[in-house]
Amino acid sequence: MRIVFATQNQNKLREVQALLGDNFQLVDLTQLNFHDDIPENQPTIRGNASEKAWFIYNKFGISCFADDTGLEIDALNGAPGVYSARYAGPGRDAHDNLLKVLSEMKDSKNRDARFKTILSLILDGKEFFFEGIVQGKILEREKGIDGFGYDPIFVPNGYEQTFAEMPLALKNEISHRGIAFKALNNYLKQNSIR
Ligand code: ITT
Repeated sequence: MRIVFATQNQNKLREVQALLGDNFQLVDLTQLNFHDDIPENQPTIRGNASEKAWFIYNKFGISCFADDTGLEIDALNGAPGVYSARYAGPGRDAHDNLLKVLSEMKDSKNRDARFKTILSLILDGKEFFFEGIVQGKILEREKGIDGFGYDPIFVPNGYEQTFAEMPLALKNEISHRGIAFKALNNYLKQNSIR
């Protein structure tokens, strides 16, 4: 099946290419000549995933999915959460967002946090949701050069390395996104959708 991934984030695309089963031909937005921003104006992660997927489905009329991900930090009352992509403000990049988290947490003893991914899948005009959560801790400084976004400061529980120090295959096995895609793949398999 041909399926569109409604994302502008090339790092997510790379991870998801490895996560989707062989039955799917992943189409990215550049292949559809779409280079604009996808609207993302909802107050929840689930709402944003849904908004992104419906926007692309309504525009191109082919089955698609979107991923919205947030990092929730207990000491920051759940921030950056739904604002993870724009935490440091307009015109700032992902590294500025990470630095803002480190600075806000410099006096925090409680380092508990989680990544949460919600996928919205739209198949023939019907929407399905899948979720993945991974619990972990925020470090006091960056470690590792792989991955993207907040990966250099996040150590998943049960591991010593940050996501940015792990091979992609290991991150995908245990991550928020990996868990959500396992659920999506199972659903497609169980319903013989290929
Ligand atoms: P879309 O086009 O898919 O919306 P985005 O970059 O805007 O891409 P999100 O709103 O879902 O994506 O993600 C919020 C931010 O959280 C994102 O910009 C990254 O910096 C960060 N992020 C998302 N997934 C991550 C991951 O697996 N590891 C580390 N940081 C991640």
